[in-house]
Amino acid sequence: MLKISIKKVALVALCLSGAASSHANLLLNGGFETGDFSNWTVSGPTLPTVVSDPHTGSFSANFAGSSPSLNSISQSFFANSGWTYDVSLWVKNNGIGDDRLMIQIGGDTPYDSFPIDTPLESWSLVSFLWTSDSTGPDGFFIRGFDPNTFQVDDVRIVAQPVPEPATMAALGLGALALVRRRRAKAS
Ligand SMILES: [Ca+2]
Repeated sequence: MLKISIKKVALVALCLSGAASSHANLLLNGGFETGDFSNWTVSGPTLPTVVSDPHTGSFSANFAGSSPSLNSISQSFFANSGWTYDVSLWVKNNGIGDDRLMIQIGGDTPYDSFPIDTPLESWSLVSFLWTSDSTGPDGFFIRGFDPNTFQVDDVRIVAQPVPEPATMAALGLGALALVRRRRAKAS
């Protein structure tokens, strides 16, 4: 009996770790907590910078300067075809009002434009759902849009929990089968 109990504990732990990993951020350094653009590609005539004015943690990315639509940070990631992902980032409206930012995800998807119309010097959440139509690598780009004075932080691409019940059910069935086998053996 003790052996079965230990197995059960191990399986519960396995289930929990599976659930946690499916919520992992596909982007690396999405909070810029390395203090630089590690894992990101930065381009443009006015390169975005990492600044110590965070939404969470210690750092965020700052967009400013001329030719804003040419200034970008980007990263490639691997998504599962047919899966839906929750894409989110926090944006701080700086300096002047009516800013916009542009986001491109999945390579051939056109840029979407998001207004940053919250009060100046405050953070707001931008989020949307995106379904991958290919198995990566996919590109994720954040660009400025004229005018262009804002910060971003906590950039995340996280799988929706849709596949999770199937995974959990499979693990649960596996656990039941194991317990049943052990019981059958014991009797
Ligand atoms: Ca941060």
